[in-house]
Amino acid sequence: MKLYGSNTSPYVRRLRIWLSDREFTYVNIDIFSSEGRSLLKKKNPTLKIPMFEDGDQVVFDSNVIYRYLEEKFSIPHLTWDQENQLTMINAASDSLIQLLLCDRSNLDTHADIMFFKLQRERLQELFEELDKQVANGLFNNWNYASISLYCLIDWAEFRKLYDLKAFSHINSFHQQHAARPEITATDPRV
Ligand SMILES: N[C@@H](CCC(=O)N[C@@H](CS)C(=O)NCC(=O)O)C(=O)O
Repeated sequence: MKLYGSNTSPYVRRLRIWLSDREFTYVNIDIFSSEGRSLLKKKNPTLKIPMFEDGDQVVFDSNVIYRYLEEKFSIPHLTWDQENQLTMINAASDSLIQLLLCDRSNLDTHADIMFFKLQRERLQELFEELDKQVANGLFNNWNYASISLYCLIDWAEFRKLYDLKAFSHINSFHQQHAARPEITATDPRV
């Protein structure tokens, strides 16, 4: 089993953490280098990471990779509520990635422009709801959804993309898990 990704991607990190007690090869690629892009183009027309290879089978997209792993290891499916948690975490991650890419394209992401306003409105709603769910104990178990939430929060903080200070339950959740060995081993800062 081979997981292709980059050390900074929150989508890749959740799979690295989830797979941490299994045997797999992690291939760290720079998706913006010419080598990275040609590897991606050879294997994955979406040109996104993560991607996964198991023998001859290549699988794109973290959600589908997780589904593949559920089947491979005969793990019970996520519940519908966990699927919704994952959808919220993905939506926040996607909005933050769009803002990061716009920022790197020298666009003013605080400008009064529909696209940026929609991302910020969505992020506010999502972090409020996620904060509430953490407070209500819905992320108490360390599973794929809570791993994914951790990776989102830690990535937003690492990239300084969104001020999460107001979300006290999210912050406690972040602190509570920060010392886990699989978390420190995949820290994008090192
Ligand atoms: N839905 C995808 C999203 C993956 C994604 O957005 N990956 C980012 C890195 S964190 C990427 O490859 N971005 C490259 C680009 O947008 O060109 C998944 O869950 O795997």
